[in-house]
Amino acid sequence: MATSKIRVVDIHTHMYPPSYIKILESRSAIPLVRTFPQAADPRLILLEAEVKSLEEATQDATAKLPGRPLTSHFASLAQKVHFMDTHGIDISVISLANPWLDFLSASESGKMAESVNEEFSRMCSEHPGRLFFFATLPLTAPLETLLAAVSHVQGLKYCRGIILGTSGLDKGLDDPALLPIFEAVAAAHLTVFLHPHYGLPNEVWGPRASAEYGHVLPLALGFPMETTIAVTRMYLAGVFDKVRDLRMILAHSGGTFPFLAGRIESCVLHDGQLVREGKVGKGRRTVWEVLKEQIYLDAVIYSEVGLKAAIDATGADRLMFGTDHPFFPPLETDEQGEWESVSLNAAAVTKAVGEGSGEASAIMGGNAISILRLDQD
Ligand code: 5CU
Repeated sequence: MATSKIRVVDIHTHMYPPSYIKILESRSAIPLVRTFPQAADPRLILLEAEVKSLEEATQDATAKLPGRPLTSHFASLAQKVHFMDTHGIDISVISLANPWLDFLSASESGKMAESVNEEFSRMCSEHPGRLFFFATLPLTAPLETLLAAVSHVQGLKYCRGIILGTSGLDKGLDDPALLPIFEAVAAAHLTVFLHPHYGLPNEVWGPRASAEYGHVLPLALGFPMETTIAVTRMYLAGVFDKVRDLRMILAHSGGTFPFLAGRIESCVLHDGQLVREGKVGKGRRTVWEVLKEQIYLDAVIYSEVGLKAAIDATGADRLMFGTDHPFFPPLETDEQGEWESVSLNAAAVTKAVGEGSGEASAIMGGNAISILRLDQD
């Protein structure tokens, strides 16, 4: 019997189109792109945790370079396709990387969202069937502009959802003012891809972090905690009940949300205020129910231990493979070859559910194809 090759889909893969890089090059506060005489590639400086090293490198040419090298992997479509071919990825659902349009003024963000989303749409049309995208919303713009942006991207052929940070309209994702946006996104059958950027306050990392610990604390811990907090706030505010058709993919296998779901649930059950206010009574949907009904997770967790927790919490039919390209390139081998960060995520899938299993095939691509309708033009 002929065995059909599994189709591999990468749902967590970013780009900064050239027009966006131009904006970053013109900026003097993060996010920004800056060249340093001692480095061949410009540096991309994104995170609050990188501000101190940016200041040091600006004053001292011997100081360590801030941020990460801005290589062609960040902006070149040809490079994205080369990366896909190198790693056997059939389809990618590309998205603008953090911090999206969060730093633009109310008057700038609407136009920029339109042009970035058109640019993603055009890139996808150059590789029909291989590329789809999550669009970007102009969250600093007035509600009317935001709703118009949802309608605009709903009409773009290759758009399958929205990439969303955790700041919302500046008050987080439990802000009631955001409900019309969630409702519009859900009504448009667009899936939200929730992605962190802001992490935790720098003080949490202590005085040694910037000089000694590289990016490990903000990326390994800050990002996942940010996602966990954002989605827990949404749960506590009843957003998932108010917008029952809302579907959300949580980046990095949900941060720590699947692992902590039992504890969140228990804290709800034992909270005197919530009980007194009647929020814990009959009809309440548990964290576990919301996880299985409205939440999907990517499989970007680099180990079968975290991946098994994610699968236990949501089911293997709700997990989707991702790479986080162009972040986490190999440091000691050729960037044009295979990336260890990708093999770690692929190996986690086979170790968690078994090589060649139906579940592996679903996580590597089948789930994304059906959830994000990637078989349809
Ligand atoms: O390395 C990093 O800073 C990042 C980032 O900013 N965004 C992301 O998606 N992954 C890694």
